[in-house]
Amino acid sequence: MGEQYSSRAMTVLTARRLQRLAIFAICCILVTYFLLDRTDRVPHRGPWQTWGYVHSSFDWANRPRKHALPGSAMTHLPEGSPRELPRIQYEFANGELSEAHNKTQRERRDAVRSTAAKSWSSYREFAWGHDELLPQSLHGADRFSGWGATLVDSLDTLWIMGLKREFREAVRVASKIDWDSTQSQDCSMFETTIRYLGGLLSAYDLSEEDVLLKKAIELGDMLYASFDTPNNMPVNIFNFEKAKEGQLVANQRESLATVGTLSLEFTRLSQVTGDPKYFSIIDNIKLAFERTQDDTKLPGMWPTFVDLQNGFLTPDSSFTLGSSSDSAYEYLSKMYGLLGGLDQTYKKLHLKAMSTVKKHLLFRPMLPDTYPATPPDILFSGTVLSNGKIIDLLPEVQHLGCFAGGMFALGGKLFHEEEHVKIGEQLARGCAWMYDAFPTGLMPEVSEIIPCKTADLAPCDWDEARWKEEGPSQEADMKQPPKPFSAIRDQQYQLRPEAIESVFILYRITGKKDLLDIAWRMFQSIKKSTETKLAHSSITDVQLDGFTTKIDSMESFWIAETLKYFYLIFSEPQLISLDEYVFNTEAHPLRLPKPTEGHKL
Ligand code: DMJ
Repeated sequence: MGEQYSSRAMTVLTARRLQRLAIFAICCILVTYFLLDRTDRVPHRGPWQTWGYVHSSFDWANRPRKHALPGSAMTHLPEGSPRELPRIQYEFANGELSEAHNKTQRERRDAVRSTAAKSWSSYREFAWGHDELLPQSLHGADRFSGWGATLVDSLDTLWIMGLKREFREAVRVASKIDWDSTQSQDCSMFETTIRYLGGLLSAYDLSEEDVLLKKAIELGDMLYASFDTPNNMPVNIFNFEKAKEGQLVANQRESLATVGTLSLEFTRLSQVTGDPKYFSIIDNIKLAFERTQDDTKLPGMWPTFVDLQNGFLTPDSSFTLGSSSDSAYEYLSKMYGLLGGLDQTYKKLHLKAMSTVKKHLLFRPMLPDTYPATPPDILFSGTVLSNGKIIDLLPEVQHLGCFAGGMFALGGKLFHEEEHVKIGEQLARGCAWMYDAFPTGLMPEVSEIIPCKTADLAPCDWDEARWKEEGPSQEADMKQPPKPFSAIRDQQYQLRPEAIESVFILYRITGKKDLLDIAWRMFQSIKKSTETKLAHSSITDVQLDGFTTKIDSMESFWIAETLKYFYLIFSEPQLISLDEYVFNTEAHPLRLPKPTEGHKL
């Protein structure tokens, strides 16, 4: 009896122990889940404290300003409710597309996502917290102050692609960035604005994580000091110590892009914080653009380099939509959109500039008679040299200038200029055509091509005599470029986004399905020539199919821009609709204010 009793007691005891053990194990799992691995929970939106936020060691917000602000008072965001802007996106009708078509796009989209996930995971493994992954040597490199350019630049891409776990892991690191801790003495105002500030603002707009806005404000306050110069014009090489002491002086020779590419980010920062100072300081630049637009050596455009030290002077002679100018033009119509159509100056600046571009920079290439059907209807934008009387067009095509198709088309929709939408399409298709023209299926960084000499950008016939005269010089040891190129100035492909950017925008605007196939061809060519074992790298020569040398470089815009545009073109058109977002020049979508809500404060 006693034995029986004690064996029952033992059984009860063992059961209790097991029960306690099970409870303990469950508690351990829950604690680990909630405290250690919160990155796994979807969705997470929490107050900034939960991210382990750390404020930067220097408080730029409280640095006293040395120089007086322009004008007598702060300029506020334009008053009134944002206007109902013209619809930008094509009306993609539900059910218009076959299931097979949709399946193909989903497969393409997933292939892009895998490529991004691969590049990201290698960055995470070998270069975590550094600016870039060196894709061949598998190390981290710091070219943008070492604050983690790829990490911040990729945040919104991770969010958009649904890589939420990766997103949260990155937010956790971003929330501790110390803008005052860097090996460099200075940073580039332009790059810091488009990659870091644009990246944080966009990720905030998408996820509404407060911590991202807090980091954006800290950074915005630092960059705001770049305008603390005697004439309130910004300095691109932002020296931290000089800035703290209010000793910065604007440059006599500054690239147009650096001064013209701050407006979207600074405006969005004012919109989301309600603090007008960021907007006020960039509005001053708009006034300088307006004041000088008709007085340059190519009225309507501004030269590639401007004198910011002596006000805003424009004595230079070179005009382009390419390197060092590009995004200054891109931001004009986009600012009109971000301000809800309430500032007509941006419309005026954009339309005047585009009219000059059309008249003097655009050209149609002379194409060989090798097309079975009609030759492609394509245009390019070159570089003009002007002394105010003689205007010379250099028919140079830069990959960087390939954003122009998207710019023309977007402005065309915004301002009811149908002809600009058409030009946008011709430019976008021009760059896509150039991808196809080289053995790798990729276009070079800079090339030259013989232009038609017809009026109104009309097509011309192939002229063999002209080709012999103006075509490539016959140097025996030089690889000759394919017809109709007269020179390849820079053979590299650097994982750049501009061509797919324009193809994406044109697809969203026109709904033309062949653009999807063009995009897919471009993606496959990029993948084929740039893929490394663990990531992707720039290549030295687009003319060498199969045996081009890889360069140990994968810039942060690969994930931030190139792969984002590829992902979006193969996604549902409602994902980041052009009617709801405007992209900064680093492909960071910023939310447009809705007519009903006023500026989002
Ligand atoms: C990016 O940093 C931005 O798109 C910039 O405007 C131009 N250059 C690179 C991409 O090529």
